[in-house]
Amino acid sequence: MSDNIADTALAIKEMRIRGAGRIACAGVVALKEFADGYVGTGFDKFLQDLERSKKVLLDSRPTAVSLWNGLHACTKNISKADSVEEARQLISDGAKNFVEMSSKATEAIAKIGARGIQSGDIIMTHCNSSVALGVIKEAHRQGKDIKVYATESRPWRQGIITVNELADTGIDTTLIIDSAVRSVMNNVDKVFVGADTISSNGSVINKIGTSQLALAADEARVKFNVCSETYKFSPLTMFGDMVTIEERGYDEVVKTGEVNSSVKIFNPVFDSTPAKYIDAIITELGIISPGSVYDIMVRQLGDSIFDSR
Ligand code: RUB
Repeated sequence: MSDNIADTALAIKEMRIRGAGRIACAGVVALKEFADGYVGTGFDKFLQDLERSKKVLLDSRPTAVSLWNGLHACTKNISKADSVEEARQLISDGAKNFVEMSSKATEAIAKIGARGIQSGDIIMTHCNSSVALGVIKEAHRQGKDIKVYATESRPWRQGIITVNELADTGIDTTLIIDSAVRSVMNNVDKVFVGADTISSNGSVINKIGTSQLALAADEARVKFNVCSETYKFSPLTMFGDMVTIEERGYDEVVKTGEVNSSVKIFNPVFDSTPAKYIDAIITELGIISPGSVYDIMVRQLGDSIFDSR
């Protein structure tokens, strides 16, 4: 396996590269670099090494389907290649297209989502989603007077990145601890969060605690918006596959020796928010209801739907 695949997988595992969109782009760039730097000439061996490399990348963080979709987009036409050189070109073109598409989708979502924010709105966000923050920052850029509550998002505290990013752009920003969500929700107008994966039934898998925001928003009659590129839609879920919820180590929650050794630590890092708690999914194609996810997947995948298996 090439160094860049191992290095990228490690950076993703260790959260130096994080957020579903960035993980996907880093993965496809690593695959392109693997193909560009491949020194062997045997095509069969190349294909085996390619599959191994994809698996190493995919195993680095199992929940975000963005990575799976990105790698699939780069390699789906590989059966048309007859040589390492042809395969290299296909992967390179696929990676370039994917990264460009990802960046354009984020920009489009920012513009579409910002239309739903009015001056005076109080917004809540969770964790650190570049797409959700793109929407909030765009509304601010358009001169809308908004306030944002951002959750701390234990245990990694990505909320610290979020509040600094928002405050740096001049947005009135308040950090809250995760357990303050329900009481603060009464002062909020709209929630905007990102997504790691969206299932064909419209449920959204995102940072642990997202479903808690959704429940609190439902109770307080606050609109719950998910900001997501359509490459975070999981075709695998159309066939009944469950989304793997990553569990991480105890040392992210407590320090060694801090609790009695008989205490078990359970640290799931994503959760699933059922479609019924989601008012809108803001995509680069427009604002859709969770119930439309299946149709969009079918439309986008077309005849290749069964290749995704
Ligand atoms: C980040 C997280 C984000 C999504 C979407 O979790 O849950 O909401 O990944 O991010 P982690 P983006 O920090 O564990 O990766 O909108 O940037 O793709």
